[in-house]
Amino acid sequence: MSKIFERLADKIELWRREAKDILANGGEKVLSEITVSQAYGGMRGVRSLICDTSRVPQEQGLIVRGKPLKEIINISPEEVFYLLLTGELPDKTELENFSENLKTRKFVPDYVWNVLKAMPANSHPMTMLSTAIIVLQKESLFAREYDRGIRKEDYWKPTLEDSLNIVAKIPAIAAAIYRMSFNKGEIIEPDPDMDLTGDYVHMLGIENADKDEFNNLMKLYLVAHCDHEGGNVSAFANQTINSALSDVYYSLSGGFNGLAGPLHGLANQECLKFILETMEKFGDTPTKEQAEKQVKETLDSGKVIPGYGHAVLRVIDPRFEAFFDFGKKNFPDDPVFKTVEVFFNVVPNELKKVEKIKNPWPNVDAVSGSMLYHFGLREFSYYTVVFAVSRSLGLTAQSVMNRALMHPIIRPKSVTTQYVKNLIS
Ligand code: CMX
Repeated sequence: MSKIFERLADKIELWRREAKDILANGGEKVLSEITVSQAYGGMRGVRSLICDTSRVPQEQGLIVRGKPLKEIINISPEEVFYLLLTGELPDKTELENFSENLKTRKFVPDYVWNVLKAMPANSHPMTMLSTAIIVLQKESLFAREYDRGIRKEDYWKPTLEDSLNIVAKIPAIAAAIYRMSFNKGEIIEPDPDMDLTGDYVHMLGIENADKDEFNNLMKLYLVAHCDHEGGNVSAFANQTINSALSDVYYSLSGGFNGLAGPLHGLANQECLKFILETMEKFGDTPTKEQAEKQVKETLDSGKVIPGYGHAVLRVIDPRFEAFFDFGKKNFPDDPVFKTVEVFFNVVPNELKKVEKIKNPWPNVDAVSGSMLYHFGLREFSYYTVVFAVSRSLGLTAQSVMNRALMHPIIRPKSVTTQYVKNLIS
């Protein structure tokens, strides 16, 4: 058994005891009461899920296993994945062992490429990613072990195997989708010696990008998007599907389908489109007045300002701050980044004037696309795929946790409109 399995086996014993004690001593305590408005309003604020991989307090933003994002922005995706899985950062030996373990799993079977190549050339890159993951489902160890009658206490083990396999392979899949979708030439094979970030950058094969700086950006990107607690669309979808004991291939692919929505992960694509359209309209980086005009026109036409607002956050997203600082430090004069900055100085004031908007501040998507754009990754329909590569860390870790804690199938109760009418009459 490799080290990560031993480490988790110890932890899981403790976590199970803890959950048992909680239920024995406080099972009847009330976490949330649900109003009619909440039922009609996307269950906003209803506390009804357990997720230990990360939390998002509305005044702080992302905290991964107790560590605020700003404390971990310099670690690697491998370290953050280990943290998500175990609740602790690895020491040097553990990290080496974990990284080597992932390196042995990175090669992708040819049938995945054949399926992707057979798809229509104008398929959205997120459709290709979701398809690639679901096609790989035949590799699921969980599905195989379940058929063999594995004990419930051990479900987490093949779930972890599946998760490690997916996380190790996803950079190669995502890079191949980039090269296929945008006619970038042959797929570049993974390098068995490279880490997740380096290999992803290598396999994307973007010419003229400063490799070291792009590597630093990608490392930050993959860490900053890794997880965002359990209630967002992709996490909730992933968790619900996985709770039916559909394996991680099924659940992650389903979660990605949610991430592909314009109100969720696709917002980074929408946001860059908004920025580039503004730049085209005004000939260059807009002035403050021009940006204000653009924001007002967008709001008047009934559209949202992409990259602003959040279902949970009520402050500037710390992920936005991390990328914004990166841009300020490394390419403050990049015209696209400067446009992001102009909007940052304008949008919150405009959104504050709209009473119904609860959070006028930027979320991560307001800036993340401009980072990729700077390094020559300019096909913005691809941006959600990079987000998904990172989010695979959190979503698979959440699935491992759910099987570790033996959470049951998710099955809330719905009511009819008539039920509500009777209630309020
Ligand atoms: N521009 C214009 N209107 C906005 C807005 C924005 N950026 N943010 C919120 N609103 C509107 C909502 O559309 C809603 O209007 P209706 O009542 O007419 O439907 C109203 O303000 C209230 O919304 P809210 O309670 O403040 O926010 P929600 O929790 O309903 O929605 C979100 C959150 C993210 C979907 C919304 O802010 C939005 O659409 N933002 C733009 C898209 C975006 O950036 N998405 C990325 C989210 C990041 C992530 O997935 O992690």
